Amino acid sequence: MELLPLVIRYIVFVCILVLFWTNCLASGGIETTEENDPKDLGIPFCAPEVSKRQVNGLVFVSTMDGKISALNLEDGGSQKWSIETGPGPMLSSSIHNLELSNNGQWVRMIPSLSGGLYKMNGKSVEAVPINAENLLKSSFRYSDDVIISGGMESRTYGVDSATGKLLYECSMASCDNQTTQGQRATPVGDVILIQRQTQTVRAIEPRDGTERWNFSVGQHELKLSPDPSASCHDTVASYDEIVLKVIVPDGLICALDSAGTVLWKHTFEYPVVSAWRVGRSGEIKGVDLFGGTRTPEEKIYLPESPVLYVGMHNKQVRQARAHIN
Ligand SMILES: *[C@@H]1O[C@H](CO)[C@@H](O)[C@H](O)[C@H]1NC(C)=O
Ligand SMILES: CC(=O)N[C@H]1CO[C@H](CO)[C@@H](O)[C@@H]1O
Repeated sequence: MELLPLVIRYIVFVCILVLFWTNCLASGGIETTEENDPKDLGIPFCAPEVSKRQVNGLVFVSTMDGKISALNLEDGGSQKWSIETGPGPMLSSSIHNLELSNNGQWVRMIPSLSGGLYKMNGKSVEAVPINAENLLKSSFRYSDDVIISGGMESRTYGVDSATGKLLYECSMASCDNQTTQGQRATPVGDVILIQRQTQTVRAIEPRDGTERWNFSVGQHELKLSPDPSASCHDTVASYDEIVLKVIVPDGLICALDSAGTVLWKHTFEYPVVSAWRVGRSGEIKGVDLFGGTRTPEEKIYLPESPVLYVGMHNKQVRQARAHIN
């Protein structure tokens, strides 16, 4: 009789664990939970005139060249600041140049920014059950005629959200203060934390060390470290009424009002990788890059949203869209 409730409790416990983990992974470990809602912390009521928190009026965009830029949601989408993250662009690869034969059909390998590999035969794209991480971990097991070298690197940047000033950069070697006098800058407002993870894989000829192919892919994660002296979080006017659309390969960000009228467009030189904005209670939310794209007023060209973006990124950018089979 007592077994069933126990089993149910166990299942619930496992579910909570799984939820916890997926949450942690999705947010890269630095947590902002519902408990941090300023209302629950009893932050004092603020006069309505001190309402608009500057960081809420920004959209942060990560582009293929490795930069993170902040655009003003108001003011026509003008660029407030832009900083470079290392090392190099978010995608560098020679593996996509290889044409491998698979039962008489040619296939190309395409690395994804998260480290997964995809196989493309010109018509369809298929995931390969190998990724950068397991290639690096078990290089010796795959074949005798190639060895794998490389690794994963994580860098973290602290940026003053108001000015775009780089406060520090943490790399594998150290965390460097970026100030001139060798003193840490005291940030005055909200600080944007940018984490970049880069995975690099090289396939090497075992006997002479010649490189056969390589790929290096990167991803950005964003967090907000709020200004501790700001106390008006719960009266913040939000920009929820502004809807953002992203055309990934064209590097185009487009802001629409609730009626679907285009407020502004901003075009980056490189394809967009991710975009984020700040929610009502100060949490960073990702902008959906694959969301619906139909607008009531088709004043600008907004193509149907794809399931997957496949692009080549060299000196110049070519792009194609494909659907997963
Ligand atoms: C990969 O190889 C190509 C050509 O062999 C080179 O141009 C590129 O810089 C390499 N990428 C990395 C991440 O080493
Ligand atoms: C990059 C930079 O400015 N680093 C400085 C940080 O501060 C120490 C001293 O505290 C200096 O030695 C570094 O040059």
